[in-house]
Amino acid sequence: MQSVLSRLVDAVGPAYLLTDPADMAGYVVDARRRYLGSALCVARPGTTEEVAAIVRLCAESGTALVPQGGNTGMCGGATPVGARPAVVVSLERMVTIRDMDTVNSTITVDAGCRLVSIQQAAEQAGKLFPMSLGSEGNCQIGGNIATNAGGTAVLRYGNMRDLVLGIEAVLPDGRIWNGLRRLRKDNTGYDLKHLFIGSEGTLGIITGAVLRLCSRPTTSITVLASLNDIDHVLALLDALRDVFGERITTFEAMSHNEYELVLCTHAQLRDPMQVHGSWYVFMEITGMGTEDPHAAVEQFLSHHMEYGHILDATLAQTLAQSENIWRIRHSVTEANLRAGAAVSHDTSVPVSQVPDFVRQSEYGIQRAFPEADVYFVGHVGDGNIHVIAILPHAQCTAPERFAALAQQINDIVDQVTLTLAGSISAEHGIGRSNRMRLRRYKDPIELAFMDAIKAVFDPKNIMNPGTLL
Ligand code: FAD
Ligand code: LAC
Ligand code: ZN
Repeated sequence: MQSVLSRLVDAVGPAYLLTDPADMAGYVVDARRRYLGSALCVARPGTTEEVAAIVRLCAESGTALVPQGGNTGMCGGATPVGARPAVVVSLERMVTIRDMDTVNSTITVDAGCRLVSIQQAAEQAGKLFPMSLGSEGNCQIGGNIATNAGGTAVLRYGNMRDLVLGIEAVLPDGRIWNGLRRLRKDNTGYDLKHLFIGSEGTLGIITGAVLRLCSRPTTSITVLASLNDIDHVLALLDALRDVFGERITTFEAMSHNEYELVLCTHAQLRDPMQVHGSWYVFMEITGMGTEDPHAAVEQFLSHHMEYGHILDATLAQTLAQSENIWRIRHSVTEANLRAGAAVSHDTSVPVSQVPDFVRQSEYGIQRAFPEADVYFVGHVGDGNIHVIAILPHAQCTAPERFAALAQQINDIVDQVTLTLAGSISAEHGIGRSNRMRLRRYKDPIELAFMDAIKAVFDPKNIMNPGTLL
């Protein structure tokens, strides 16, 4: 009988099936270089039918499949790990914008389209696709859907779940499910697409999507402000919402040590602040049509500076200044990678509990690990804070030692999260890194239903085994 490998070559063509370890190297290591796996092969299909053919062959032989988008995920879910031979299915060749319907405000795309390409296509059509992440140049929309990505514009436009109207996916038995509906309203029973959003490649391979487009703001104001403490950050958000409401698209915060780390690891970035504080807030306020909120924003900032809630604020005057400010925000992951052995979290708590979360997690980590540096950055407007503990490299040369320390830090942060009724994963997902934490903290009823749903879709457990569940 012909081997799976040679039948896969027939399915996608020899040029698009990689088997040489050197060619596969970039596909078997995750973005944070924590998981180095090996694959039977990397398949790079060009159409949904080719994806279906690959999945059918793997289903027949019980071979594991690992769907891979841009491989920028933070939890190791896109790379194969463990002894079971796996086929990595990279969607990188599926990059067609299938349809643009400006009246319906939708765009229909292949799952392999990079997020930045969709943003650009929307812009060319006079529309906005609002999802925005530091990884937008590399991540793919299929990966964004599979992780239910968040990012910096969730406050105004919601996360990926709020932006998807339809999905096309190849199911674990090789059938193609065409759910590419372009409807705002469809109340015909259980909504399958919502199961695929956040499924992390465990229910099937997403091959296409219909996305919601938004109206493009005519004015966009970027502000960077320094503040004394995290309570002032929350007070500022509250006050800003009273004045600007839905016009606030982004409200992000960063601790001073993280801000310094970014600037000292990225020499090309300019520090726009005159007066520094313990915290920085990155804001974006927009206007539609003839509306120009510049004067109102300036008045708001000077009022809050006068009363001492804000130490200093800079309002970007040019595109270059705005880009510099956003690059500071988006360089955090890279800066942390360079700084030491980072244990990072993706916690969400009710927005009002953010100050308690910051204080309690910092206190807990510092008490147990006085040698650690504790940094904070995140989407405060969504109650989603990343706490990052960076340990000296020397302490973590052995991977087992690092894993043990990381677990202790996780326990500290998770206890605080639990006390404040939060979630251990706000936007990055579970992947391979957080499976044990999911088992520990997720409601047993929800876990039982998740296991049952997985068994219905994928009884042979071939779709991304070892991720999420
Ligand atoms: P991958 O990493 O390739 O895959 C992620 C998971 O989705 C895996 O389980 C994989 O199997 C599955 N998957 C991928 N494609 C498919 C598909 N077509 N069908 C089925 N399953 C699939 N995330 C945020 O939420 N917010 C942020 O602000 C953010 N900022 C980031 C900044 C940087 C610098 C970096 C490196 C990452 C950041 N991330 C952020 C994490 C990451 O970019 C997102 O999780 C993104 O959605 C992953 O997309 P991807 O295409 O790279 O997916
Ligand atoms: C961020 C990513 C790490 O917020 O989620 O920068
Ligand atoms: Zn984030």
